[in-house]
Amino acid sequence: MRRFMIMKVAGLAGTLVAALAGMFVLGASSLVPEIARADGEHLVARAGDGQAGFAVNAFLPEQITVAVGTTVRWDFPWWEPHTVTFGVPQVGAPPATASGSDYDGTGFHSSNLLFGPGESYAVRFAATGTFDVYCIIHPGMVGSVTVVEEPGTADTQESLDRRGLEDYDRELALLEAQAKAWAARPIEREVLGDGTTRHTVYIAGETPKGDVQTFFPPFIEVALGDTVRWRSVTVTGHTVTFGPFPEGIPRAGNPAVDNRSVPGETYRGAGYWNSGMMGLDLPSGTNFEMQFGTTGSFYYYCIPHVDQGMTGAVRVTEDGAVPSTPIPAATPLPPATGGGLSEPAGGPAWLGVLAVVIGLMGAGGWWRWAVRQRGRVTGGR
Ligand SMILES: [Cu+2]
Repeated sequence: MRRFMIMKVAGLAGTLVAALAGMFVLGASSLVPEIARADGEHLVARAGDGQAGFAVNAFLPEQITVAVGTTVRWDFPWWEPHTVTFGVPQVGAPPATASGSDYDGTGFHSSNLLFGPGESYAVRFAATGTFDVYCIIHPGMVGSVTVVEEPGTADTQESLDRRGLEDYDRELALLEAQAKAWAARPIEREVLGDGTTRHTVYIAGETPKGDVQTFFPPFIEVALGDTVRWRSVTVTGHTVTFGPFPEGIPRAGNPAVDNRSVPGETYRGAGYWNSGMMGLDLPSGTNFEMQFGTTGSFYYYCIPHVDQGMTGAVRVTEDGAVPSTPIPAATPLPPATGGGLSEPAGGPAWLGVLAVVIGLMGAGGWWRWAVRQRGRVTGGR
């Protein structure tokens, strides 16, 4: 089911995309008069969140109790896309429901697929009961809203914030523990028949409610002629991509995602080299190798997750020795990241790498991509 996310990003899921496109088109037709939600409590929760290198795909908090007539607004503070959905999708193209509409516990009621940050979706709960809420593309992202008659037992904004933080911290800690364990592993190195070395970089770390979006290690030193092998052990799809950021949202038939480098060819510091969407049971498989035929520092990124900090670098020297010059540890501050990337200078080395990658992509190239991505989704297809 996590695959749906991958399929969406890779554009392989015609059915889902068509359904979502239908949601976008039909979404505007079911507006509820302002007066219908003029009264009643208004509360704010989050649909997912994250920080550089980590996406928490959970409703924050997962359980909410409100009095009948309350409007709950879910904010989308992170880059990972989600939906806020009640009920079972109908056959055909289910319409998205206008933000702020009444939900009485029956039928299909859903937001569009929203790419944060800066998006939100509100639902006014018009009837009592306990209603399951889920995200269409993240199978572990489930929760419930209990609607009660008496306001006395309902959540306050304060209790929502507190439990939302607890839920986030718990999920983030699980991801951070995995990342820490992977970061502590020595780099796997294997001497090949011709005397060069193959170094393995892992793509790893996921939970039912989140993803680690980091290469392990994010920065690797190799000698001229060596090979780097990226190996994914995750269900979630990622790419290893060198060169300019591909135009447009990745989709089926887009060579930006489908093309791989030619096996046996040696990378000489130029051109577009891409693994395709890697992962367990994904078409591009779990391994991707590149041999490095020139010295220098070469930066790469994951196409769907670069905006969540998934970048890396390979430094190639004559003898593979670690140069005295450290990798720059600048503080990248891309626009509207919700503070997730604003770690202080001296933080993880890949933050510096990210800054360089952003530089390589040109003035805000990745940002334009993100905006375009959002435009394509909300603008209909
Ligand atoms: Cu990725």
